[in-house]
Amino acid sequence: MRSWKAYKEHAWLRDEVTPITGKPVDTFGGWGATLVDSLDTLYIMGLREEFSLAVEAVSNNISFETTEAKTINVFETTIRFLGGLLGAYDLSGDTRLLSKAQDVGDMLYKAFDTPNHLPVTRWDIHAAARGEPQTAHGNTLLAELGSLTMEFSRLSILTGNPKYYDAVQHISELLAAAQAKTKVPGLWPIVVDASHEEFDLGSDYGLSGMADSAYEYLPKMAALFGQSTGIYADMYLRSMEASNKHLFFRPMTPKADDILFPGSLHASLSDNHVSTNLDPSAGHLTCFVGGMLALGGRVMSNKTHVEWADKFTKGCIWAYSSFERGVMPETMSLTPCSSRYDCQWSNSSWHGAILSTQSISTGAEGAVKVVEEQRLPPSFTKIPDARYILRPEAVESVFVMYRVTGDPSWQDEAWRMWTAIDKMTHTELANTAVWNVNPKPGEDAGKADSMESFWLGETLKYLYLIFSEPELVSLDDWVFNTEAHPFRRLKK
Ligand code: DMJ
Repeated sequence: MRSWKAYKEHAWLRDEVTPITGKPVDTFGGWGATLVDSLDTLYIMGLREEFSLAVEAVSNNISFETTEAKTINVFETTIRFLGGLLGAYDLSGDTRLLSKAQDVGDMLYKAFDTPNHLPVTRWDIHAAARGEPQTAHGNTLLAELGSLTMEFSRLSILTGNPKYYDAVQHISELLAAAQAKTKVPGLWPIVVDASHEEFDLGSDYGLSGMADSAYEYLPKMAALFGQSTGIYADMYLRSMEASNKHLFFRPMTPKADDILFPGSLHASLSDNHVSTNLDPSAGHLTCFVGGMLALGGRVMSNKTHVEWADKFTKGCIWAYSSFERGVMPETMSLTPCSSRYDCQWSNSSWHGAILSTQSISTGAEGAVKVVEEQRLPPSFTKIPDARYILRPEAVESVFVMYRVTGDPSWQDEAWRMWTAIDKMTHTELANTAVWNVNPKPGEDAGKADSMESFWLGETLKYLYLIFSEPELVSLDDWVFNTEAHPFRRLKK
């Protein structure tokens, strides 16, 4: 309520409120990102008066016909605006929301008006309005291409118009055709060429930002359609098989925790032979993996995936608890175990990993100095980005694990995360992103005066649901898009 009130009082109808200075900012086209992202959160929390007021504001004041922004991010507009409107409609049945969803869907559909019908993902909407010819980009991020399926499919189901589904199904078919042909069969490169429909040429692979939700949407599409087989289930199973082989790693920790993280990979081809190099780095964004595997494991009756999910989710809990203030950073590099099955702590291996990660040529004393100066917790070899920007992925996976297992110890973990997050990010008005989750004792985390719409749309919603009855937005009936907007699942 504090965060919502701050938005209402200081940035109503704008994209975000700055949570320290109380100023409005437009970061996503100026169409009220926080307003739209918060709709279903208000509904789920039973704040029905606030919900009615918000629906009225969206219906009367938000128009997708104009924007001051030069370019539109099609992915962000899809997951936040189209997803937010569809989720709120699916929950409430208020047809004003479906009609707005169709408005934004029709606008976004024009981004597919290219020679090969693949979307321009960073889109000059003004040029499009002038009727100028447009082509999909040569360098397109996998996540921005592969994470439109849920929203466009749901829009087709709800409106009865198949054109939105056709547009995204075309992308999925191209991805399916390329999946076995890449340098790391089963995975797609993080950057693909949408202009020439070449999805198999890049050399960098991983499940982190820029690729993440393309993988997440595979089991979620199967869940949305009530399927446990088919194109999405197949792509999901193949991609996780390859991830298990090439990306998953166990970090070496003092307590020999049996946890996992997804690293990233550079693959190079010479003499018809592909060599790969695992980078044992991860970050807050990769914490969605636990939730994805738990959901995929349940939908496809795959016990192994649920076991992996447990290890990935515990990995992020471990990362949170590795820091004195109890919150993990945006990105980090870790010391990998040489075997996933037996891994004992060794100080000298950790120090050696620090020296090689940071390309330092001094001996062991050099590493000790780095640990001290950079305040590296055990196993961490580098913290390239120490911010916490109110992201949801860690609590999102805890939520799915709690719903899938019913084990209340996940609630305890969520409570620890929540209290640490609130303590670090609390402002007089709301909550803010911080610059450094790992400050020296007595120092502040450095408040960044920013509160992205996913704080209300995702992080607080997942936390609320962890402490609610499991019937509230049951995962048997609903599937969340990557911005935590619940869509009703079709039954088999
Ligand atoms: C959200 O917009 C979505 O969860 C997206 O998939 C990743 N980034 C943010 C939250 O961190």
